[in-house]
Amino acid sequence: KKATAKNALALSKEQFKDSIVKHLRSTLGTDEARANNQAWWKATCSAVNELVFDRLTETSKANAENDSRAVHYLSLEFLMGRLTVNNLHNVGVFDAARDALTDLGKDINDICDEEPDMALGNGGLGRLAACFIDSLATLNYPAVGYGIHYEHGLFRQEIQGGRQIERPDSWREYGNPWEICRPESIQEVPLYGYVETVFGEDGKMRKVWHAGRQIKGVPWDIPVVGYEAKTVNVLRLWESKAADFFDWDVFNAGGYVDSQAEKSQAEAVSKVLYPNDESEQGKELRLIQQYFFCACSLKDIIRRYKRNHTDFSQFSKQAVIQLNDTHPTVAIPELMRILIDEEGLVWDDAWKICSETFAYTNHTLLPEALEKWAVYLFEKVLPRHLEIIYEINRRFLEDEVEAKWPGNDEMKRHLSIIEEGETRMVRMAFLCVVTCFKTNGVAAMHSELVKQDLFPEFCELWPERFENVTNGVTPRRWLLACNEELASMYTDLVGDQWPRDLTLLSKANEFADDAKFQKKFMDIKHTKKVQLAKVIKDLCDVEVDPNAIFDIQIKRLHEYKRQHLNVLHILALYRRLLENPNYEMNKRVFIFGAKAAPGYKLAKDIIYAINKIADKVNNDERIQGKLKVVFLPNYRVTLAEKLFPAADVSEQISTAGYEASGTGNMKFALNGALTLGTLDGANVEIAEEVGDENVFIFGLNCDEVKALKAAGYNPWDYYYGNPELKAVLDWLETDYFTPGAPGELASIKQSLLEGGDPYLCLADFASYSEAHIAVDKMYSDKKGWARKAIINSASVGKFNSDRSIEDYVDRIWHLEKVMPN
Ligand code: 26Q
Repeated sequence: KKATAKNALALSKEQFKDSIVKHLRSTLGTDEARANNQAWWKATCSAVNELVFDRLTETSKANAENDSRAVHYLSLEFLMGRLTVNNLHNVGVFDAARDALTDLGKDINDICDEEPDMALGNGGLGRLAACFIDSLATLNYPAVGYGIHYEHGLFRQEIQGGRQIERPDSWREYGNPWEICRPESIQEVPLYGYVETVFGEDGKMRKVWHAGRQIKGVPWDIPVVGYEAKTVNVLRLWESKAADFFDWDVFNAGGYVDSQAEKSQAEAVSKVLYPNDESEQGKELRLIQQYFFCACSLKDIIRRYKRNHTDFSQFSKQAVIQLNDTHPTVAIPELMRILIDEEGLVWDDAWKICSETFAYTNHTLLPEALEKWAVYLFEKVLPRHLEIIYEINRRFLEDEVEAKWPGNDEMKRHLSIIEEGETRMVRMAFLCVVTCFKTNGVAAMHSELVKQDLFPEFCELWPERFENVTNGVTPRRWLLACNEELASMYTDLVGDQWPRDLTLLSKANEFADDAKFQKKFMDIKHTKKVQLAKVIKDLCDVEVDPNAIFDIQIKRLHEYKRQHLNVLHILALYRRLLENPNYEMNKRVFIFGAKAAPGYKLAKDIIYAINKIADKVNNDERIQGKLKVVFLPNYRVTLAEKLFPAADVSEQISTAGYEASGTGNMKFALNGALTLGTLDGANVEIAEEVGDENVFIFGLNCDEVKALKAAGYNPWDYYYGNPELKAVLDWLETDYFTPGAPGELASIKQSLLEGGDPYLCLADFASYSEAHIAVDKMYSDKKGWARKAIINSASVGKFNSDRSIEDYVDRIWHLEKVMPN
């Protein structure tokens, strides 16, 4: 039985055909003869939406009638990718739609290729939010995702002359069939201005914030369809607009242009996603984005709560608010402000509600990624919120810190939410930990580091507040939809329930040594490699051999992720091949996909280096095609879906202690790639699940990294101590890869030597290089490799995002399932 057969009743092929044709005519104003693929795609979406919108309404009715407790997932990022194929699978009509389109003379893949990626996120954190809302709907939990309706998502990357160029992404330029505008739920958001202290007739003091500006938040709802579930939740994204009132005085005074400027300033708030992952810039517009969507979302949550309640005594019972990193932290002082200034609660009651409502997920230990905002910016944009933060801090230091460490001013300074210095700063992560009832890390090892290294004193104060919830990925997108071939092999083996319960795949472990099973599994891998080879040819004009080892590193470009360590090793291999034409190795294709933050100079230099090295290596006849290097431009969710299924080797090579979890590592393993990685983030747990003998672990572990740094790490020792390493580093200074322009790649060498090699690439080089030799040896043993690939794929059921969500529900959210009619 096919995974989709059960709900086929919902819409047969014939009904689907009728519906598509009807929508071509009555929704799109065209017909079968004249429609282009774009119209066919939209008509297909409209046909699906007849089912989706019904369930959306039923879900919200069921939640209202039950007055259900719900989680509100606040995130600046939701990296959704395309929705059509997933919605078809989740509604259970994929086969019907494919067959209907075939009958109508259309290929479903061509039609679905019309959809632009919804790239409202940078990377891991945004994609995690997307997997989580998929799982929440699948598991029938009441949940709303709240974010920003960016006009432009993450920039489109072009490569010109080997260098990254950023182009605006316009994902909804020609309309998005999945979103519904909800003007009935518009919110107004105040900004700037000053705070007045007012004494009422009762002698009580009140604070009144006189805002200097108002902007309007317009909600757009994206339905989130549960897999073969009746639940359709919403992702509510806020778009900023100029407030309704029109300043006629300004207009009449000849200020028409000024009033237009005001309008563009308001619209600027949701104009573009900030493209910096893991780095703080302190830009005023970013703070306004954060406040804008938090204020809209809280008003929305409170409006819904008030439909069934007359006071706030039940608020924290009905609503839990999860902060996806510190980016939405300003929701904390905003809820305090609403409760005290607008609803008239006293501080202690408001504080109790806040500290029972908010929970915080930490995604990073990198010091430069820990958000801090200048006090003067807060004072200017959100003057009342700054007062509230001061009061939270005063009570925290005078009550809690004083009680635990009496008279210890050094400790107070150390733990203060306000960092003193030339520019006083608000430490957002401290504000979260002080307020939230739970703080969690995203992998076991990361959560330990959160306690030990990031918040040791807070952990002494409140050990019960710290949790781990290991990340996961949705098997619907990352196996069922992106790897049809492997998905149907698993359905034949274990039945159709594995997309919910991914641990069912462990049955395949019994066949890991079965020759027929191995052949089938590796034939599928080969098919996916052939498909990817075609994509590579189209995008890069490079021919790659599907029989080669496909070795893939796809993730944001960052020094801690060490794409440059990968590059150093590629250079070493290339050098070995040049020095010894008989150097024994399997053919290898190194594939990269990565965007660099536009202002991150070294990251962009690394992209340039990869492209220049690729040019040279791919056209060097001396090495007989044994080595190929490919940089795929514009890495995004849709490309990722073609890459994970085609990988033999998954590069997870961060400096131990720096990658909080990683989630690509899980998608690779699920699709049968072997991890080549450090003991970092979720790699540790992947190795635990699949067995040490089925992964290639190399390099310093987290404690060794700390010890080496403490002892005084000197990259020059490794440079002079390893002739091959010295040779490849020196190579970067020549014009070998940049003919006529020596020094163009020198910044990489420089960062690794004079720059002190902060991420210990040179320290791990030898071990990495040996691990690659082990990979090569192992690949020569076809049966041995097939066995390991199968075991990897069959053993990562733990990393289903449904399991992550059940962990959040048990440890933090405490939700009940609600079944709509
Ligand atoms: C901060 C301030 C200003 C502008 C941008 C930012 C910003 C934006 C995005 C800071 C960080 C991010 C994204 C971080 C991220 O993706 N972290 C990753 O989260 C994954 C999900 O938990 C983990 O698997 C990865 O290990 C972690 O790097």
